[in-house]
Amino acid sequence: MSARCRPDGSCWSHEIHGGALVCPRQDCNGTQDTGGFAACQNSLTRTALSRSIVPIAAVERDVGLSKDVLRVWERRYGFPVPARGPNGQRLYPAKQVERLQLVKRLMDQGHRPGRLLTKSDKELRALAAPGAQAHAAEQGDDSLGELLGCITQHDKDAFVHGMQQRLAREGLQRFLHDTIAPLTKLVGVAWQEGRLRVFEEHLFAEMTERMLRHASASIPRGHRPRVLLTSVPNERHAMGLLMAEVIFTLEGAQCIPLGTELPLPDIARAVAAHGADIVGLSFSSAFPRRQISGLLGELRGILPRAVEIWAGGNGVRRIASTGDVHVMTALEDAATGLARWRNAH
Ligand code: B12
Repeated sequence: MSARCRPDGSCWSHEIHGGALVCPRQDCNGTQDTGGFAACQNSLTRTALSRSIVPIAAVERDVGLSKDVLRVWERRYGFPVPARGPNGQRLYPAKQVERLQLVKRLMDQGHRPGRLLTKSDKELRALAAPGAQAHAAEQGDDSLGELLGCITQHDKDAFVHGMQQRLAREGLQRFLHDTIAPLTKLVGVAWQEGRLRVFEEHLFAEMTERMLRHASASIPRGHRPRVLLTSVPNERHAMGLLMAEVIFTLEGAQCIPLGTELPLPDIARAVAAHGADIVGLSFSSAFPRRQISGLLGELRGILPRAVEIWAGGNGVRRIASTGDVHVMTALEDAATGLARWRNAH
């Protein structure tokens, strides 16, 4: 037998075309001496055939990719390429199933399917090799995959340890920009694509928030301006606020963190009670955009003129700053805003 053929006569590289098993590799001999494509096809036994073709339900069960995902990939990326059984059912050759398994493993480590599916089998195997993740991390490509992998493998301690290492290496400010911000995006995408379950996303959010709170508490308290941080009712995303709090505190401002979902009249009461100079609000992209301007206008109406409103987060991306509200869609805007405020006061 040649190296490409299994002892039972089936070929490692056979594929299914039009329901019949044929080998697409022109260089495959099937057996050592007899040459050609047909030799390989002829050498397939009934047993090999039944072992090499896998129905979609079995792929779903064994690989862990849903039928919907398999069908979408077929349409979108041209892989997998199943044959059709007599009733039109999808049948996957073993070699494609092996590739799907590799892709799934790499996805669990945080790689994106769109990128993986353009790679050759050899490239995929190299990516999955021990140490490849660490190398990728150093290269900055898919660098956060390992951390996401800790979440999907339910290894909380490894996640915390990995995050702490990055914090120590990068310092707090870079850690926000280079780790938390992109990792949050990666988590959002993984969740959207169904690769991350709700409880896994919660674990990520909870652990990351704890780290941010801890880091923030270790920064010496600033003085002015006093920035009250919160979100409006129905906006439960807290990470943008925590990130902003760290930046404001590092820049010497004093933060009054009030968590999420504070009713507007309570924001006004808190401003008076704390003598706040600025109200910092965060809107995630999940918040209905058409409500934002109205809410900001309403808040403006009940706050003293001297108190500025700074609205940040992906949700205000397409909203323009006005004399009444300063829109901040990037963390860098916080430092610029503080410099402006200090110049003016
Ligand atoms: C963790 C998370 C959750 C957690 C939140 C837990 C918590 N305690 O925060 C939970 C599970 C509760 C959750 C719930 C939901 N979520 Co969610 N969530 C996320 C995730 C992964 C991170 C959220 C986050 O904190 N982002 C906010 C920050 C970090 O990012 P940002 O808005 O771009 O802000 C940046 C800057 O603008 C700046 N910034 C932010 N705020 C401020 C404020 C100031 C003053 C300044 C100066 C700067 C600043 O800091 C950031 C730096 O990069 C995101 C993914 C993502 N890409 O964000 C999804 C995401 C936001 N969620 C999403 C959705 C759909 C939901 C739900 C509707 C799901 C559901 N069906 O229940 C609910 C809505 C809940 C609600 N009513 O608010 C979608 C929104 C999709 C869309 N419409 O665009 C996202 C994008 C995921 C996705 N890809 O689909 N979510």
